Amino acid sequence: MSTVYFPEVPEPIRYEGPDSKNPLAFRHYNPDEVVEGQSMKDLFRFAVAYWHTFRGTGSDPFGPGTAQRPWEDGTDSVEMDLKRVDVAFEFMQKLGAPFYCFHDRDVSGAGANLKETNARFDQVAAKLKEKQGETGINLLWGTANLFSHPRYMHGAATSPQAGVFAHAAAQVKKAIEVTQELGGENYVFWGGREGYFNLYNTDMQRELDHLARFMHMAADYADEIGFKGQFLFEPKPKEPTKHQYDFDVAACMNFLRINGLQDRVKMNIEANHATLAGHSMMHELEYARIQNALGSVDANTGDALLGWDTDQFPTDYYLTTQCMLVILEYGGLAPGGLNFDAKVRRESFEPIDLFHAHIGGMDAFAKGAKVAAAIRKDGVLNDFVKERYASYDDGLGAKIEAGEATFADCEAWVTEHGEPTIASGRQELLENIVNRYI
Ligand code: XLS
Ligand code: NI
Ligand code: NI
Repeated sequence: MSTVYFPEVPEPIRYEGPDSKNPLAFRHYNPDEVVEGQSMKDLFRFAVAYWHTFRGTGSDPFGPGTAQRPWEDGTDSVEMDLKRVDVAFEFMQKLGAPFYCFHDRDVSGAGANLKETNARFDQVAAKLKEKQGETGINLLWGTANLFSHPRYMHGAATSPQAGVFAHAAAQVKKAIEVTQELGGENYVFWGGREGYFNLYNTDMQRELDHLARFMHMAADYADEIGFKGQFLFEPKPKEPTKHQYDFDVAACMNFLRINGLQDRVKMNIEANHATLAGHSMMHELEYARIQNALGSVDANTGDALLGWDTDQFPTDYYLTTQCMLVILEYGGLAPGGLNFDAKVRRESFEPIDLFHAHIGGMDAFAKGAKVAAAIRKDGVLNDFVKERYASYDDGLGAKIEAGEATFADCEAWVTEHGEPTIASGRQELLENIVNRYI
């Protein structure tokens, strides 16, 4: 393994167990350890987000980047794109992440026109493919950046200008091709600027129709070239626009259903987006799970005191336990995975901070998985829930569920039985029980 860009991490990160005080070791993530029949490696399918980890500069609206990245030469060149691929793979190999994710423009910059841009992308993709072969690290998903370039200021597929739609389509066409070439297992649509600031200037119906057309065209193109990856739709309620069309899982599922896309597209659910929508991450995951639409996870967290997408690394055991309760119930995420769509703080500007951040996130999910598996093994929550709904298992309840009961039957039941017996919800007890496992 080459040590060129991260000399402060001479060895791959290893599992040393919960008592380790080594900041460059895993305390819970043990790739070969089995949880509910799957190795942790296969259960989590951890991915590194190319944009935050290798393109993030630490800039914020009040100041420029702070990140020290000694390998960056400051040029927007294919040489720098290619060198950065080496940096990325050294990092991911040392971390032991089996996957990565990218937007087209994270890995390769733009040229003077579409043709030049795509040629540069091809050059970088060839190098990515070579490094994937060398290291065994694979592409979890690819996507296209349809929000940074000024032409996308009004949106991409939902721009009022058809030429912008065309540009976006051409970009996604290429991004799907490269994702296929690299064996990517999924392709993500996140809204970017697909939304609006003011309805005075917006034809919402047309914009939504255009977004649906765009996704159908992508699916058709995937069929045409034989791309077998799973399509994913990533909900986010706001930011950059005031109202994003992919607001939350419920809004996305509704959009997919009315547009006949529900069999083609699953959800890529991000924790910070869930909280921005006023939901818990567990709610969003569960809502997708019960509809068999849980595709993949963007693992991060927001800050309870800040109302924007801070994209912090997840370290909270309650959050990861709640995620893993749902993910284990779903049987894992494959072909999706857990992508750290998260960035180090502006104040954490050294390369080594990238390791601390990912190690912490991976450990938090491993710990959450162990806790969730123990809770599930003892059946404490499941048994309670089952019992809570037992009145629907036979008699009138079973008839209601089977669609065999009428209002008149209900009236007759009340006449015969009078007041029903109500049981306590025991929320506090259940929270205490979960604390026992944490
Ligand atoms: C932004 C999104 C973005 C998507 C990929 O908030 O999370 O990073 O995951 O375009
Ligand atoms: Ni995301
Ligand atoms: Ni996000």
